[in-house]
Amino acid sequence: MTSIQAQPFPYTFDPRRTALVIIDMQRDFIEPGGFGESLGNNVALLSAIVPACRAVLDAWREVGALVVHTREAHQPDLSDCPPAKRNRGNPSLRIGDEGPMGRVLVMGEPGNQIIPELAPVAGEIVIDKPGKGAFYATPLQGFLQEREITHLVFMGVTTEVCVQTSMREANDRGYDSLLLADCTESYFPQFKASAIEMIHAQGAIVGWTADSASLLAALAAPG
Ligand code: C5J
Repeated sequence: MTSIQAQPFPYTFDPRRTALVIIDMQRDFIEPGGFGESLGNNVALLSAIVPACRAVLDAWREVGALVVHTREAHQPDLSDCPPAKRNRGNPSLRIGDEGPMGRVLVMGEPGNQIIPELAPVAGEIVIDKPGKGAFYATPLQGFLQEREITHLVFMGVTTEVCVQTSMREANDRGYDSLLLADCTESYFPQFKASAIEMIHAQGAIVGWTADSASLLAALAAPG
């Protein structure tokens, strides 16, 4: 077992039973011209975490533990996109509209691809999710059960939307989850800070939080 310093108390896990879950590091959210920017957000904030995410991904791959990538992605006919999700608000581009990186949040489009720095490699799981949570309407839980995964380490965007939703879904399904605080970001810094506090408050009511340095040190330590 490996134990790392975390909030609100140390996080203990067995890498063979733990998956690294990277939420929605896709061009739609990280690069200009995608869904994130169409909602009026400054996407430059999010790209700042890419080097830290890459360092963790490299170390995780070195250990040989399971990696899961998610994308917020809809079928081309939008049959899995509730009208309420598509029609809400006044974005400059709606889900399914043609934008500078192809159709927004649609499977297979350039903007829906994971950024090259974190691109999946053979053997890693890629989950296309129609909702904010990684479990809703996806095969994720079955894949984790088949591999006897009990612990999840989260990175990705955005902290208070898809990351937090996925951690809450994981918590309700019995997984012990850790969020790497310097490997997640929000378009709203105050929402990131609040989400992190909410996750580890009340004795880890949703899960644990830690900096990636703690995890990297533990992964590098001789087993
Ligand atoms: C959002 C996400 N913010 N990946 N998606 O719409 O957090």
